Amino acid sequence: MTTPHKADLFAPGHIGAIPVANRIAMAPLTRSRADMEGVPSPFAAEYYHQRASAGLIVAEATNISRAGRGYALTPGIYEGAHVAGWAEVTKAVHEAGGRIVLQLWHVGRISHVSLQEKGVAPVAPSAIQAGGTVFTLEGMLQPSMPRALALEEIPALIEDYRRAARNALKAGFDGVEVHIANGYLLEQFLRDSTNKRTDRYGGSIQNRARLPIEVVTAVAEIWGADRVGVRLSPLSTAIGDTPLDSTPQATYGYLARELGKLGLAWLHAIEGQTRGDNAAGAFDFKALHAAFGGSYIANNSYDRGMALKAVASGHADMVSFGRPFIGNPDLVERLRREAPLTEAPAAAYYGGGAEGYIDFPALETV
Ligand code: 8OZ
Repeated sequence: MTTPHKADLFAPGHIGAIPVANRIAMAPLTRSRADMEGVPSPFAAEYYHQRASAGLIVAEATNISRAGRGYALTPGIYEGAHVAGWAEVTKAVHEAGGRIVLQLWHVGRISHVSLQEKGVAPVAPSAIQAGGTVFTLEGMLQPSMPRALALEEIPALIEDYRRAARNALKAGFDGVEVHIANGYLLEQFLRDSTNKRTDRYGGSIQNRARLPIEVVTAVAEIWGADRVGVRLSPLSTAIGDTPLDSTPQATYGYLARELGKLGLAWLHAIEGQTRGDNAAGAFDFKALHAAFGGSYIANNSYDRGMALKAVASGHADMVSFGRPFIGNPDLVERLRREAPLTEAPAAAYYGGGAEGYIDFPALETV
């Protein structure tokens, strides 16, 4: 059991080896402004620079490989041009005194053949098609029927994560967050609803957690565990109409405990339905935090009052905000002053250039 660390939302602290100026994190936000090859937008450095007063920025989900891509215009971290683009971003954030980590992403079955090299099927633990839609250049389409990964393909997949982690280090990030949430590849392995394998990566909780743990272990070998975190979403079915695991408390609790043993820096939990309401009552997140033992970043529709309370009570070490950071680059200062927040129009979320991206002003300073 960890002793809850009670603190002020605006007080500095540490997340693993990363010093943070306050307990407000910017959650990863897909903005779909990279180019066709996954090179970050030329405006991305300015966008993240404007938001560098966050204690920690978790940069948007970033594809670890070409096969891991499920949405057009999302960035990558598997080629030299990606590293060069991200290096501009980390430089701009560091110049403003901020801290930024990269979220490592493989979508698994949440992809479409038109986004895959030579139009091949996306990969997944099992050949079960997802529902919902993905953003393709032909519009919003249902994810394609995936192909089950062969056992022999797993080592190369882990190598893709390792290369992405190494590239993130080269690009100057302060750490990385492994995306094990929102129905993407690693959560597809974890949940018994999407993993029907009969080899050592399927069946028992231990087997289903094996790939996420092997990936995190590989990434931690590059970075040191104290600069690596994970994101989990035990209650979310939002993306791909992904059914819940049959025993979420046991499954995610096991994973959290094993990740804690590695000495991982943070567990970032979506406490409800992704893009939906906080539903922390439906799952014992305190038990998840305790099983993990490291720092806990709480997320999902927090407001100022909830965030103050979460950190003051020791429920969380940090609270992350997603959508509020779109319209409020100076969200930390606005929360500190109890200033009104700007609501960004949903039309600005995905795609386009500078508009709706780097043109939201900070509060006027007197
Ligand atoms: C919104 C649109 C596309 C992708 C996630 C990476 O939910 C995403 C995502 C969000 O984790």
